[in-house]
Amino acid sequence: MVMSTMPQPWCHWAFLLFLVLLSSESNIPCRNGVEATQRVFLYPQSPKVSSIVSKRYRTAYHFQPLSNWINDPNGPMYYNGIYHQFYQYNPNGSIWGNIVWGHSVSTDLINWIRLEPAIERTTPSDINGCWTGSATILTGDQPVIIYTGADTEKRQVQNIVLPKNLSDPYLRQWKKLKNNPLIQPVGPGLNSGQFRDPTTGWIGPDGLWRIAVGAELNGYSAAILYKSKDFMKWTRVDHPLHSSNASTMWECPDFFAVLPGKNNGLDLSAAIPNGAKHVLKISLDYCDKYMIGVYDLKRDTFVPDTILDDRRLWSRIDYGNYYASKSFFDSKRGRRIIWGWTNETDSTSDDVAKGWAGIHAIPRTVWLDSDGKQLLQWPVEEVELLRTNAVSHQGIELKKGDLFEISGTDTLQADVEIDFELTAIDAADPFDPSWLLDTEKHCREADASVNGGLGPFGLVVLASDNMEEHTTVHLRVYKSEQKYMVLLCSDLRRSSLRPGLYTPAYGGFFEHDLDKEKKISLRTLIDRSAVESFGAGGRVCITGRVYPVALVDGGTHMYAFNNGSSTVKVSQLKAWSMRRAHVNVKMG
Ligand code: DQQ
Repeated sequence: MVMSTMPQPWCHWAFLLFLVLLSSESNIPCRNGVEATQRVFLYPQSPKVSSIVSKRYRTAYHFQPLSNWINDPNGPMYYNGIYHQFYQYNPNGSIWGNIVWGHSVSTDLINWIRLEPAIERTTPSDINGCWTGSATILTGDQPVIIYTGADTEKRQVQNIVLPKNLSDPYLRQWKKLKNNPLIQPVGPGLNSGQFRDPTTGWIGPDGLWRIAVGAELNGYSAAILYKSKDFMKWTRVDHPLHSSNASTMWECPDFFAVLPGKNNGLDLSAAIPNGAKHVLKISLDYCDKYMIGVYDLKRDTFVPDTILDDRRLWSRIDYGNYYASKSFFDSKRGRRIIWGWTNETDSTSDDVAKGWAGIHAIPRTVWLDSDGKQLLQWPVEEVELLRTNAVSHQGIELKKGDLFEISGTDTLQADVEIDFELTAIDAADPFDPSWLLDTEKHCREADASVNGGLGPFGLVVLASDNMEEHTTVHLRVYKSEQKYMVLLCSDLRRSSLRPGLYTPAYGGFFEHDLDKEKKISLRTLIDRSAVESFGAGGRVCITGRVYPVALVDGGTHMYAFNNGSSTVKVSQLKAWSMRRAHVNVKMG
């Protein structure tokens, strides 16, 4: 459908959008009276405003337990035809505390059966919490888990559990070994209260197992390396796998190998092919960052290709609400999958009232771009089984100020893929490298209402009838000396009229070779209160949580838009409604 055939509402909505967008925070002269009046009128006086605890905010196809709190994904693995997902879980409520390992199983990573918790707080070495850890499948097909326990003195120690009965296909029960804790927080420079989250084990060239544990070491952050012959007796290596004085503690380290340009995954304990790179993922500052480099087998250390002293410049797995991710090698499909935790961004009292808090982002296949610099991530293809009611458009021209309503799908549960064809890449504005230090600031300043040479263009999702509530996911192209830098923003500042929510404008930059292909894709998964976006085939990912009043009280809309001076062409737009998945249903 081309623009000239568009019905009237096109222009009407474009006009309304700009009235609303122009009143956004970056345009201070326009905001005062209008915004204040609308806010006062709509919240909290309006009798129509429903409670934040509405069940309608609960996601329909993201992983979460039936009730209560969850945080980090733990010990994901594929074993004997079954995917296992464990998770930090509070069995007694919807705020963090009393942490045990919840356990669910699946055959497709999307539909899950919930089981009894796998690891509970029963021994002196985990009585104050069964915290994050990883699963390893040992030689002879033996799964084991090493996890952090908070002991009687609240020191962090590393414990092991094994399945009680390997012939149980679901591995429902796990036994703690008498020799726990296997690893104590002892040794020079170690802070016993900052020593946790062991990685999956891998075998080195000497045939010994290794794991790395996140720690604060002499006031710096480190992934401390341990070696073992039998996975039971561990010796600390005299140097960490990697450390940095740019931060003080790394949580949830994850270490894996990738092959540039190949989306098949690698098992770190198998022979690693020539040309492979290694990735160290760490969690800090409420975000998951990664470094690409090589694993120096002789020195047994990870050496990043680039060392950046300013940690604000470290690459991120996701530039939104995504933390404590963990990856595993899926031997069924030969891919590496990464999972992360996405917290609520309402208030603690909202979470208590809702009775649940926390989801896991859709599992993503993760691999390395052919340039060897950038991880790529894409939702596992199994999520596509939930697609229904396909809508498709080609050749839509979006001029400056145009808004195209995507109708015919469920706007609360949707999967949208758009290819934007750039008609004039020379129109890109110059790039300023200082923006990299604070991309959220840049997304606030250059929001969807700020016209640029090439962009903003993208999606408006979960928009109320009158656009007072909306979330924009948009791209902007800048020209740096030799290359193009693309910014993906997910601006939640207008996502809800409710007060007391955390509504940032998330943003991440990536390099893109636009001379070769003058196209940028955007995919967004909308699942009620979750909006998960993938720019340029997964070069940059942003996950956000939103709680629009319109989601509870009425309907929402979804649009493609352009507010850049140069026209962009939507060469392909596909959208689907997403069916509800069976997430943590009771075993039949
Ligand atoms: N969550 C766990 C810790 C980990 C933190 C506790 C990261 O093991 O460091 O629930 O979110």
